[in-house]
Amino acid sequence: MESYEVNFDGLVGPSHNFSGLAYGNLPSMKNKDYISNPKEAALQCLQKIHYLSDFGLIQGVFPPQERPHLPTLRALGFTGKDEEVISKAYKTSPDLFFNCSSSASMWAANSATVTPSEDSEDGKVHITPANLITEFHRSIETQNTALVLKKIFHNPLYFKLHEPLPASLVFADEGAANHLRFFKEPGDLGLHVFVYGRSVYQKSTLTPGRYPARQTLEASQALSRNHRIFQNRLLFLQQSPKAIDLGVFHNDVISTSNRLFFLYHESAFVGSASALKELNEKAEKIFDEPLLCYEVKEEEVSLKEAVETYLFNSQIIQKDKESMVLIAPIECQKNTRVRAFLEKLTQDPATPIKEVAYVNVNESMLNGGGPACLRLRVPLKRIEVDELFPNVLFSQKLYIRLLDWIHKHYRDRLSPKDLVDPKFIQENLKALDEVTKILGLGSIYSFQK
Ligand code: SUG
Repeated sequence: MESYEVNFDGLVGPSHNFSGLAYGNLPSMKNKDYISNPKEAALQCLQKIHYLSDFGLIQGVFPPQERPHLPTLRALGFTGKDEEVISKAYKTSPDLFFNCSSSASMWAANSATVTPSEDSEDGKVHITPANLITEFHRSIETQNTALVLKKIFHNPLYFKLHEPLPASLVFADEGAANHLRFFKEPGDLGLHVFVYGRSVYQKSTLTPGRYPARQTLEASQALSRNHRIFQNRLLFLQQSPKAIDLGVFHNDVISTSNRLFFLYHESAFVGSASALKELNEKAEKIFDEPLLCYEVKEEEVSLKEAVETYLFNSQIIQKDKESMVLIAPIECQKNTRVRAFLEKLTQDPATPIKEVAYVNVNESMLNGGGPACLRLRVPLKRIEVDELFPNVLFSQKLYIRLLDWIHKHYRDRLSPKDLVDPKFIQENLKALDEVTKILGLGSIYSFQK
């Protein structure tokens, strides 16, 4: 049976703004209080979806979440009419208010971890929404993400939706951004590599000194158990704490893969040489051939340059049997050394990357999210694709409707303090209400209940 890589991208919400919320994510910290352009942000991401769909990929979308998130503000003691809740929260604690107003659910790579049915003992697709416990503004995404996932992957005969892991720092989980899956051909069994930043119970593991490690070994292990991934197809690698302290807050900022091709920075993992040896031995056993590992050296692209350009946050797409295309952020093209590296990569006969295509997702990049952060990869068989809630799947018709919707409702300038403007609040609610109608999702926001 045919298998596909379905990509779900998060739609950017009307409240897209720069409030510097993500500690350890250098662009987010640096660009605090910049004026954002939510319209441009949403259009850029929609164009990326369109572009990938033109490549033949099945694309889906996740709706933006309700922000400011009134249920959280109310749970934290702010009372009155919606506008009163918002203005009281803003006056009492702007930080708290901004945490409840982020459009961060657009980075769908953090929404969940997915195991395709071929890799699970029970033959079902397993999905666990990430608890995103490390950053408060992201932790409030989980409940709505779970609800939307239930609507999209609604048939329990094919999809097993798990509860998020316990909301404890022991099980800090940031979803697919810290997970790689190697496989030969779509539909074949894969090898799962979970990348963690720290362990709570293995006391000897190194930890970053400055910034938080957002994924724990304990979380990754629990995911692999819940998803019933075959034991011999699992590997846990630790991310380098040094890299985390230089701004690599997720593994997808420092390595990426497609099929058996693996592109990573030499400083991505703890004990790089032995980690890679273990990975390769495992891969050889499973696939009867080695992975195609391409290690990027510090002198060629430094960690700092990797973080500035998000080279490793590129998406790799299979073009035909032999060749792949790397979908990179335009920031890579603008950096002479990274561009030169990519030119060399495409000319190297030893790699399957034969083409680089640059996409502009600059508004997302300014908050530390590149092309790959914006999508959740879901490998599915034809029969499973047919079971998805169809309205969220991308088509020319949906594209036109979303385009109109963005032009109609989104502002082209927004500073964090505009989020308390009563006019903005009304515009925002209208936009959100309308998108659920476009996607036919029914009520998914608190104000629709
Ligand atoms: O969690 N940025 C997100 C970016 C997530 C990128 N995802 C992956 N690498 N997969 C984060 O750090 C910034 C929000 C702000 O500052 O307003 C933010 O949440």
